[in-house]
This record gives sequence, C-alpha cells and structure tokens, in this order.
Amino acid sequence: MNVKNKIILAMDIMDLKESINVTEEVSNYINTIKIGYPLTLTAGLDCINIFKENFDLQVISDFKVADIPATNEKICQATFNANSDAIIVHGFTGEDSVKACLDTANNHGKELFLLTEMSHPGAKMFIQEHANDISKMGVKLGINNYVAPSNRPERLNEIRDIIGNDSFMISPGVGTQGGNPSETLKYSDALIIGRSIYQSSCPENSIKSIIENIK
Ligand code: BMQ
Repeated sequence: MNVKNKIILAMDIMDLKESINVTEEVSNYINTIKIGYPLTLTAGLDCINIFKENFDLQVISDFKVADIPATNEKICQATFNANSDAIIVHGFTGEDSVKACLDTANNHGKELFLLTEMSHPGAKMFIQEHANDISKMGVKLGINNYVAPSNRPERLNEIRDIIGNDSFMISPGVGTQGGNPSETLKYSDALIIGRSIYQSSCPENSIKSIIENIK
C-alpha cells in the first residue's frame, strides 16, 4: 500500500454527511482514510465507495477482525467486495484465523494490517504481553503491514525490531491518547489520527499544524 503522506485520518464520526465535510477540509493533506465500526454501523459499508469516489482516497477498514477462520474469511470478503483497499485484523486469535484473512486479502489483491498491540490502558492487561509473539507470527506469515501504538514508543521500537525495516507500520494513539507525532515517526511510517483532527473547530488548521510540527 502506498501511503504518500504521514497522516491517516481515523474517521470515527457517526454521521456520513459530517464525516464527508470534515474529510473535504483535510483531503489535500491525506491520501488514506481509516473507517471502522462507528461510521460503517451508522452509514453502511457503502461509505467506502463514497470516500473513494469523492476524494480519491485509499480506505483502510478497521474491523479488527477476530473470529474463527471461516468467519474471518467472510468478513474480509464482504469488506473487499465493498471496495476497501485494506483491512485491519487482530493477531491474538492465532495463526489460522489471521491466515484466513491474509489468504482472502491476497486473493482479492488487497492489503492486510496486523494489529499487534493496542494503545489504551487496558492493553496492558492481556495483549501487551503477547504483542511481540503476535508480531513474530506476522513475520512468519509474510505479513507486510502492522498497527502498533504511538503512545508507547518503547514498544514501537521493539515491534519495529521484530518486523524489520522493510515492513510498513502505522500507529494510532497520537494526540488525544498522548502519542507524539515526531517520536512515533522514528519507528512508524504513518500516524493514524482521529479526534485531534475531526473534533477540532478547524480540522484543516489542526492537520496543518501537526504536519508543520513533525521534526
Ligand atoms: P483518536 O486519534 O484517538 O481519536 O483515534 C484513534 C483511532 O485508532 C481510532 O479509530 C481507534 O479505534 C483506533 N485505534 C486505537 O486508537 N488504538 C489501537 O490500539 C488500535 C486502533 O485501531
């Protein structure tokens, strides 16, 4: 996946019209948008096509797929048939479940992002302990794209070591969750940013200022 710019907009506004308005304001600064359950459960899967047609954006569907292989395959099929360029998949379910998603992505010529560790405080309870192994599993399966938390740079460093410099890593947790853009980009290829942009009174100024402050 070719993400030219450093910021992926996490579009979690639960209203299609408003989400389109905000995207319009920042569309000159991004080429990829991440949508997830908040928007698709409100507006429907067809919002993927709406973003792609109106803005010429790549769409990552953040469905954090985490089921048995047969169901994972169906979730991925439906997502790629809806024209999504990529899907985010949980790794804790294990190799067979992740492989079902990877095979489906490959069959559709689409991309898969493996979620290794999460950014919220509760991630320390269970998932963090296994994040390195999840990353190693991704490497073993030949996965190229990873999601890891911006607000834990020491973990980004470790995960980057495991997945290698040729892999592509994107990181949520910037701004509202405490992650620092410049620090994150020492390890990650792109930042996933939602509320700091779409909740701002001027999303365009907010994204511009984040970009200008990246060192
Ligand atoms: P925000 O910038 O905190 O508003 O948004 C972050 C986005 O990344 C949201 O869509 C979250 O669901 C998503 N996300 C996250 O914050 N942490 C993770 O560990 C994984 C994830 O996908």
